[in-house]
Amino acid sequence: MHISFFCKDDNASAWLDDLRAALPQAIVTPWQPGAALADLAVVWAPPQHMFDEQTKLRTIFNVGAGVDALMQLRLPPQALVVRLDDAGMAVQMAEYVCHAVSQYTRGFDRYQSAAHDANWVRRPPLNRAEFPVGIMGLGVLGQRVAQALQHFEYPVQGWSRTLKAISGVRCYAGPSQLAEFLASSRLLVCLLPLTPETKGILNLATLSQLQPNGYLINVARGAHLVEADLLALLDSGHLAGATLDVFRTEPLPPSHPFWRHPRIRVTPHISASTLPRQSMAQIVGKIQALARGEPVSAIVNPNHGY
Ligand code: OXD
Repeated sequence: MHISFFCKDDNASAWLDDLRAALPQAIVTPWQPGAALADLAVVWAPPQHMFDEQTKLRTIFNVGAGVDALMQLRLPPQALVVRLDDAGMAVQMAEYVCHAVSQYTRGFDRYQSAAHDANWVRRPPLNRAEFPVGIMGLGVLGQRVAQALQHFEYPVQGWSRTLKAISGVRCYAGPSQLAEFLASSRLLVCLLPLTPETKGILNLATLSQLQPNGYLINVARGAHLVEADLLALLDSGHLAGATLDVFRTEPLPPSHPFWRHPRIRVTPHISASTLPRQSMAQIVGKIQALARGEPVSAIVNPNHGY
């Protein structure tokens, strides 16, 4: 078995060492132009050039949950694409979203500015019914977020391409149920895969259907959001705040208005970081399962783009 490895990450050499240690019978080589043909590839943010040359790949493992960048490339037509599922990301995502939600619902952002002025002001207790949370995207991460929010007894609903059944979560599906889903959400969490259908889905028309004084939490991809529309809705007061972890351009340029907007919280794409050990262990487990002829989870459907 020959594995070609390309990961655009500072720690990539440690990942390569893990892969070699776990699969001593395999030849694992970092990809470079002109490299020998491999059967499998393990990649994050690879160049097109790699797939122009690596024409014999049977399986491509993406070291990340989102495959949008990979799906822009021309891949060998026979290659199965497998993305990470969970690998330690779901718990991080649940924690991030619950933190962002409670910042708004419990008013921690306001306590912080009050504390700055040594101002002891107690806010009335939270009425959770006033903060229904809508989750767009009910994959592994979305479901874990829904579960975490349910523990804190928020009303939770979800929207996905096809209808899901999740205990305690009101589920909506497809374009025909989007308006109803939005109108019954005050906080909107975006966890959708980025595809041609979902690009720009967070826009003036959709976000203005959220309940008044709504909040956006985008932890999926920057291209889901029409940035000017978010600014307009914050300025008009329909939206009260936004927590953004992902951006159309990353790193977010220093001059970007989101940095200094008083009602936008920016984090640098850290809501759910790829954990090298867990990720490599998952990929190794799947390589071994496929070699035994067993099925693996998180195979990308090229027609859906995720
Ligand atoms: C991912 C990411 O897709 O880190 O895994 O955004």
